[in-house]
Amino acid sequence: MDRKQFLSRSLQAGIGALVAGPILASAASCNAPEEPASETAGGTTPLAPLVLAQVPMPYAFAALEPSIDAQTMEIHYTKHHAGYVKNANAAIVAESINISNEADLIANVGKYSTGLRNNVGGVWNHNFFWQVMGPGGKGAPEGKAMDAINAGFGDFEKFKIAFTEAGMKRFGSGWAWLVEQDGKLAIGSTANQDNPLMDVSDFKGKPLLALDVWEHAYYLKYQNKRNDYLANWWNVVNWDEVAKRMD
Ligand code: MN3
Repeated sequence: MDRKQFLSRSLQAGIGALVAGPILASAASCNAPEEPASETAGGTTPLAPLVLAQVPMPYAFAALEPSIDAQTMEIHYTKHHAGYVKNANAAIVAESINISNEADLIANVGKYSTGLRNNVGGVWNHNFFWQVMGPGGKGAPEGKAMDAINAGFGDFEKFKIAFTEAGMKRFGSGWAWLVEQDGKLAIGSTANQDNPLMDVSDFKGKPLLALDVWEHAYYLKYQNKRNDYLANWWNVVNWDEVAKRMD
């Protein structure tokens, strides 16, 4: 990492920490302006707008080479993901959304505009995606996580085939997911930036692993060969992070 990149990433990390928690921040929690007494006397005081944030990238953009190239990672994080954050926060203000946390917003996103749904999903999904990948992937889960996958899908190879199929069959842009549904593991996919925590999603559950199959996630290196991207992506899955998300 060169000095400029280091400074840039340090700045991003600093901003994330300053705004508040690791994934999102409510402006209400840190710097809400004091309301004049004349406005609060009437009863309901609007919350300060919810402010969503990017998690600091947990590794260098080049750390997932050769499975995912550094340029793709940099554009994905600094342009696509950053764009979802900017647009989501603008939509939260424009639509006067009076919700104090990201989880409640995701769970009720069907009440708001399609633009807000897409951008809030884009924020959440990428924050999750960066964290379930990493350099030095072990290639397979261990211990309880492997036991759960064997119990759910027969064996790890069958799981990989089913997950890959979910990613390949998602027409156009979207995500493949491993989730927990009522104590059982399940594989599915969502369109666009929907995710299994959204009220509007036709595939629901607690996310354990996610794969971005939008062309922006792989096209620079793999062009139309989504299957090659999926095959190499297994090398950068951080199974320790997946295991943490299992009960
Ligand atoms: Mn993406």
